[in-house]
Amino acid sequence: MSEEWSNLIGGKWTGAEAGKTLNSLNPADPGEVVGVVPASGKVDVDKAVRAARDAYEGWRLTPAPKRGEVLFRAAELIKENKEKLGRLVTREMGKVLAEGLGDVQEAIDMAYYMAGEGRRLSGETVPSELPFKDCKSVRVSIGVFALITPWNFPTAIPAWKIFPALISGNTVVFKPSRFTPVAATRLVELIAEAGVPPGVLNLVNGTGDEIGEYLATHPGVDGVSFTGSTAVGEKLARICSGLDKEISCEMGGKNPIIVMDDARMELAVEGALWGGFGTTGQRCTAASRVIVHEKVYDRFLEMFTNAAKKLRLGNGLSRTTDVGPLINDSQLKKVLNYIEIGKNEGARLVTGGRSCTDGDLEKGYFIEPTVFSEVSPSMRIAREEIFGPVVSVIRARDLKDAIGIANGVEYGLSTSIYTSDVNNSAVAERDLDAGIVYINAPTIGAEIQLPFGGTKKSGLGRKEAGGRGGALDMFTKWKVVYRDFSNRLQKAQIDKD
Ligand code: UN1
Repeated sequence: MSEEWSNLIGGKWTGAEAGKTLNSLNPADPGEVVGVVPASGKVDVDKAVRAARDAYEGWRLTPAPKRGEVLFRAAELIKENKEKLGRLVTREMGKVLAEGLGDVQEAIDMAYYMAGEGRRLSGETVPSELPFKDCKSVRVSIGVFALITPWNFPTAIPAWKIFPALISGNTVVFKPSRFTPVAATRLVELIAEAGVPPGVLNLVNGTGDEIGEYLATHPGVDGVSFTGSTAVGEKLARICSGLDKEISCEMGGKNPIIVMDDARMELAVEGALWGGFGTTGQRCTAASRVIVHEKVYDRFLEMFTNAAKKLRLGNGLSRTTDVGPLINDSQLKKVLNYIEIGKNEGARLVTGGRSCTDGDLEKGYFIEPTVFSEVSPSMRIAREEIFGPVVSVIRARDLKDAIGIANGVEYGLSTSIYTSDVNNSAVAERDLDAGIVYINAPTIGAEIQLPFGGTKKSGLGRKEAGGRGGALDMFTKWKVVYRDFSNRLQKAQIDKD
């Protein structure tokens, strides 16, 4: 018997009104049902939105430091449960255990960070041009938020959205991916246990097709925060902006690592391996392009290929595994299709390229770490997001050429350069058109205390996570307050003394 999980609506754990369910499967062995969750329909969404609306006034008026105390307790509870939750992430999503634990750690970091924001949430006070008058700007909550998250970070990405939404005084209807609902539900259980009042955080499990757009466009929803594919994000943004809803989307990437001729080669290889094949390439920040200076191209390619061949595929729970499975059959097919596209476009397949059929791997959605060389920037495998363990190695003449290639795609999330020359690093930092630039580190591994998000088709609207320009801007709006205590009518711009 696999475990049954529920939705959370108005503080009550409940199934879908229609009684339908979805199975969540282990991608390393899809015969294993990780858990069964409600397959919610529109009525469940209606109820969750109503509950969030009803709870809004009380939560908005709860002092932010008090909201922060709840978040702090949530951080402590998630921390106490880190090991178990991390294993659950690995079983349900497939990433190796160290990464499953890292996923949960990112959620913990975000909870502590946003708990602290409860005592900041600061605005500005500035002098008035008139006597006996003061002026300030304050952050205010927006209302009911729909949070829609993907499967690749089953706890971290929900935490990126839930905690800043709550600390800002909004209430939430959260719809996690239908492929990782159990880890998300467990996360919500822990947050609820921390003392979030009924209706403030609601969870509806279900498929995007059935309830995703319905939730985002619901008249009772004031704002939407979405992470997922560019196609879905752009569609939601178009519809929601027509409905006057706040919307922010984190979407795809085609993230490059530039390797200069003065790079420390072992370090660059190690970085490209982690950036390209970590999380089986299923990060929006994954390094799917390595752009190498022509002087070191052959050497890099040989070292990188040899290292990629040594990576061990397997179940993420096994200690010997370096690379886990893809999330599901349709991702497996998509990645294999891109490998065919690459071959047909004339790129050279240097290693990998096949799904795995040896022993236990046959059961899961495994594809060998794949490297293409002789990739030209115009090929589809160099421009389109694959979201799998496929890295294109591209030749560049010099730094300018490399930056041109790096910027020459529709995406701009994360970028990286390996170089020992401080001037090269400064030029890359200045000229790479992306939300994130790494120097001598791969494209993955953003920390939560700075904004996260990209340019061009990688992001729409506000950014995620912390720091100036981060998620508080997504989940609050500015209000300006002028207070006149002169007891007479004063006219700005007109009164002379
Ligand atoms: C994502 O892939 O959608 O920077 C998020 C990183 C992680 C977050 C990735 N901290 O790779």
